[in-house]
Amino acid sequence: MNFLKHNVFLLLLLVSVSSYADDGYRLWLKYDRIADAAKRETYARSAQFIALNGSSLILKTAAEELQAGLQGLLGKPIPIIASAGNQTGGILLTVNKAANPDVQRLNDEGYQITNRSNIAIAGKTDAGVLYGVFALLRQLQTAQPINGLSITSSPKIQYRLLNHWDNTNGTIERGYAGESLWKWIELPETIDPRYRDYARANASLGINGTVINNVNASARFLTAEYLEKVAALANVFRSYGIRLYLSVYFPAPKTIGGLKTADPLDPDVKKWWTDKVKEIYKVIPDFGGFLVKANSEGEPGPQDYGRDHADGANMLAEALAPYDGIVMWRAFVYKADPKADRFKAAYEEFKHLDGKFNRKVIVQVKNGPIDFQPREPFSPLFGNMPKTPLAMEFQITQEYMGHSTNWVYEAPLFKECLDSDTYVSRKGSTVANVVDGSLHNYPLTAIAGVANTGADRNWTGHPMAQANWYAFGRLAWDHTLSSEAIAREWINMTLTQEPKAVKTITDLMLRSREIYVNYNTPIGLSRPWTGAHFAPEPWQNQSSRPDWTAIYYHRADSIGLGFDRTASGSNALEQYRPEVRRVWENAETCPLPYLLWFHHVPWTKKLSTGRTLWDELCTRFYTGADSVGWMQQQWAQVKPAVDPQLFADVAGRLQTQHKEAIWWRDSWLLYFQPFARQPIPSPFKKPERTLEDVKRLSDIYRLR
Ligand code: BDP
Repeated sequence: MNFLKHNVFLLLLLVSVSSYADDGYRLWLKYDRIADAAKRETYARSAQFIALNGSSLILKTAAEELQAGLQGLLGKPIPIIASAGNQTGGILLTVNKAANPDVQRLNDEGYQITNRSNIAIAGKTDAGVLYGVFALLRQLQTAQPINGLSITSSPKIQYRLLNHWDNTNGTIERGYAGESLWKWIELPETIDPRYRDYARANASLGINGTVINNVNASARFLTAEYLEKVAALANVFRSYGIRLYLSVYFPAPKTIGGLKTADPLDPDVKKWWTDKVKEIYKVIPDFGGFLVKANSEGEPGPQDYGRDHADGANMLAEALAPYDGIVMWRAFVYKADPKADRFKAAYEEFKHLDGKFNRKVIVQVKNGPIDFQPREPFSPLFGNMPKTPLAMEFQITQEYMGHSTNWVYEAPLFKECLDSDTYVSRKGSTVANVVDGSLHNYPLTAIAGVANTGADRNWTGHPMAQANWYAFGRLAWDHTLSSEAIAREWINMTLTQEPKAVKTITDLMLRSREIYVNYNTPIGLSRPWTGAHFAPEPWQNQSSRPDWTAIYYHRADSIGLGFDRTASGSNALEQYRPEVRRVWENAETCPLPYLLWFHHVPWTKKLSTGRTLWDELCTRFYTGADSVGWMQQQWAQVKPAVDPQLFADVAGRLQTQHKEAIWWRDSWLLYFQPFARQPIPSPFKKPERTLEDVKRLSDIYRLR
């Protein structure tokens, strides 16, 4: 009976393990046993033990992660021992401060991996060793040779953070993968094991910080009750080298402190923040600092008291000064001025403050001047704040990129911005070189990604969106990696190693963003109008402010389409260096992908493709939507090589994506057509529905 019970249990376990195994929860850290026995044997010969030289929390994590990874990949337990002695064929984990000159050349979080008689993973700090462990595991997971291995790597950017837009009530602003990961009601007593898995995933990429709450912040996070909960999360993250940060509500001294003002120059306000920071560090000794959205989209800030952003940021930085914390002050600020061009706002708000910030302040700038569009030119602040460290803010969550039903691999978007040339001091002054500090010698460097994680079992809703979290982390560590290399790595670790399938999926990923742009916002259209940012509404002409309507952005009229930002229009282009401006301000030389960002182009104007603007738009919208059909066909081909559950999930989402692509195409074109007064050119078939039909469809998404 006992025997039977035991076997039934084992059977159940196996069944649950096999269904559990493929639900996406394990992300890129699968560690399934390597199928090729010879390869497994080769690896195993170099991984007979793990010698751990040291005992810090993070080193212990490093050893345990290595042990768990190897156990999975090699299918056998590997002991952790204190010292290798004369033994060979093992893996040594060492924090090596003085001895090794190669290690000396690393920066604080860098690592070196060599394979002579033992594999040695060394760093100047325990965090470096942890990152080295994940790098070695990555080698094995992607079936790379390890003989004679010699890798050194240091992160190019110091602060590599996720920004969560999570609220106290469990919702996530612009989150498309379920509720928040953080269970505030249960904390601090109940620690969901998922917090640790979250930390592991981040550490495996080198992410070393996380802002756990929404930039539209609640003051509640600064109460003693919530700080206790927040500290419980920080305790979990600490062993993975991840520091916790908070978004703060600027008027908190009023809301929860009982003061009459939140004026940053008021002595009582300063004292309130100084005391609050002290209280935070008491419960979170390695607290990272504050992220602030102020005087932006209705959030209060120092300007409410006649002060500027520097006054606000510096006051917080001074409160943090006794500790090792920083302030990340967001540049996403634009006033409700009906005559202004929102494009110019961040530059106008911040440029004149260059040099006025405390040395612990980083100004955090969205990649583009407006708002995380599927394609934007780089923000003109990059290169124009030489005395103020600027952090890059990317959005990983797909607010404008089809939420959880559109497959968009974002690495090409991130790279396009990072590789843009600002022409600040010489050719090759890229945005990446601004952000990594090399151009202006910034004392602090940072990059943030607005997270796409949620409580969905697979973390990101769309299974392919895991790749965007992955790509953000890998680029935060090393912005010179290529989109293709990152995609291959991720696919090999997460989906399949069957060479043809890897190639097909890589190709799909690399083309996915351009396909999306084609059916969503081609030739430099944008769509940051108000609402859920899901349904197409190019006709939207009413809102509480003009820059929250659609017509403000596309400016369609009987003559043409696009926002004139040249000298004859808003002249936003003056914010760029002459080398950039010259190319973009001339409609003949402006690259097509940016054309409507800067020019109001006649419908009949012939473009560099030989087609008129109207025909080019139609071509893009139609081929974009058709390309989703191509994506479906390509995906069908990889069926034998990927997990069936995952295959079906992605196939379903692609079907939805196809419908949505056609909806976007029809909406834009049916709306523009009365302005352009032209037929849909052959060989394209005109939409089967009317403008009223698509409007009705979009209205459904507004219903309560
Ligand atoms: C916009 C989002 C809004 C955010 C805001 C921000 O629509 O939900 O609060 O950005 O970044 O993209 O502060």
